[in-house]
Amino acid sequence: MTVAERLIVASNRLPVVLDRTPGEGWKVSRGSGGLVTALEPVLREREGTWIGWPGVSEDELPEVDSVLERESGRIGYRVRGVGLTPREEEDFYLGFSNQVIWPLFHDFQTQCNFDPTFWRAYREVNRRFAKVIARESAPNDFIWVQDYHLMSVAEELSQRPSRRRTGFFLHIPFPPLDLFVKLPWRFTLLRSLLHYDLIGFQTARDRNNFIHCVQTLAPDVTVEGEGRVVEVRIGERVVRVGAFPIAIDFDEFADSAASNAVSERVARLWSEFPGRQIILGVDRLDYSKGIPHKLQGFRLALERYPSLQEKVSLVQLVIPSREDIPEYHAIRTEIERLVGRISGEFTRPGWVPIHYQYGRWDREELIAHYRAARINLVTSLKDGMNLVAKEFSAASLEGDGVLILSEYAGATAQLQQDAILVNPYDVEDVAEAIHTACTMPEEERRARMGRIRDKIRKEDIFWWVDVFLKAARGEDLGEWSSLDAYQPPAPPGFFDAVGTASS
Ligand code: GDG
Repeated sequence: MTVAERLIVASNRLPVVLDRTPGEGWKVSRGSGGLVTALEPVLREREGTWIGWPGVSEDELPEVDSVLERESGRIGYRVRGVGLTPREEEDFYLGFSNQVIWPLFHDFQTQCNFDPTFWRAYREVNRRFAKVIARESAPNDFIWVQDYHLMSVAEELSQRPSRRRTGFFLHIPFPPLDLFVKLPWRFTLLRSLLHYDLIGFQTARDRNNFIHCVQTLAPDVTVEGEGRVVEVRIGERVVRVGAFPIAIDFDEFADSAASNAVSERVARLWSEFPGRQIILGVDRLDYSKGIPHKLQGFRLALERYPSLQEKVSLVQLVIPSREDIPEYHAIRTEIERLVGRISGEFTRPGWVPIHYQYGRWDREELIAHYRAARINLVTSLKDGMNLVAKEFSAASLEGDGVLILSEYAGATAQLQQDAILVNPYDVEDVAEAIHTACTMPEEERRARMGRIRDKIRKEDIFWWVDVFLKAARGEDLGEWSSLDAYQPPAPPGFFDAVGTASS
């Protein structure tokens, strides 16, 4: 891509959120998050466009288009909407995306609802995205599609008269072959993905799973090369496939953590937990995050090590998510039952073992909790990356925080040397990790956190956008640590098996 070529980003949701206030018309608020922060400067520089669902129905779209047009002028790049009918929101978003792909790709095959209506809606919505992308782009533009909602967009685009160059990044894991083959539309979906020119995964685990699926299910395809980006050949076409671990805006988190407003909140939190270590959990409500496993591990740690009682508190934030899906409702009930049980068993006058909140914090409150906490406990049963682990480390300004990280989080590929790793299915392992983290000497804590922070400072979200776009141009990507040759203290091949292999 030369500088003159424009960048078009497509994602399920737009980086602007629209709300209709009765009597006042549409109110626009800006989305936040690392991806938006990192892509915005590139979109401005490349006369870019972001295409996505603004959260409104198709009928409202003409009205909303003029609001988006005005917003585009203000933010310096174009935003364009794709409308969904309420039925499509059900079948494409809650249905295929979140009751087929999400559970299957996170190894929860039994949670899948393989309803053919969902698949048809998925194809239809992907076709509509392709139509809007084709209308809003020129043949030289580079189209960067984000995430599992839009895996068929490149195929839909390829059926239109002029070709576009496309890249795709999957934010969630890609499953191993024996799970992927459970999908009734496995051949079609895999072939759809192969219409992209570049496919990016979070880790080598996911990329290798994808390659294995391709080699088995599409035998006319050949795979060449090794290293971080390999080439898949289908006739004359070449698809580049790589692992690009997503990152955060490190400086923004570190600077916010140092701000006066956050420092005041940190001081308040420390005074609310006098002489106690805060163990922090921040997870979206989701069965993939292993929240019940975390609670069970914490319970066992308190039982096995009574010296921890009254000395540590688990602050667990659960962010509401996908509440219209019954499994999400069930997991919330399970979490709240466990919190009640553990509180009933251990609470003493002046000490509450778990501070549980179901809701959202504003950004300052979130960053204040990151900075105030001694330990961040991440027990995902499977996770594409887990940005919370990186955000906690960036905000850990005292430099003595400890990260307990699930072996099954994508972030483990980069941080395995310095985090305490746990198998969340092993309740004793989680309890031991909590005890180790609570009693770790300060010098060791500082050394580990220092190395984690160096790594995520260097490989931040701007670096991530840059390497993905370089890979799209076929350029050399230089060295980076997430694919270094470190071997953890485990039997040879162990990390290949659990999927967080570093090479
Ligand atoms: C998917 C993949 C992958 C959380 N609570 C609040 C809040 N947050 C923000 C955090 C963080 C984000 O939500 C959560 O990101 P995660 O990466 O932990 O998890 P998912 O939402 O499941 O994200 C994941 C990611 O995509 C990116 O590729 O890492 O594996 O599943 O950024 O800061 N933000 C605010 N208040 C809260 O209460 N403001």
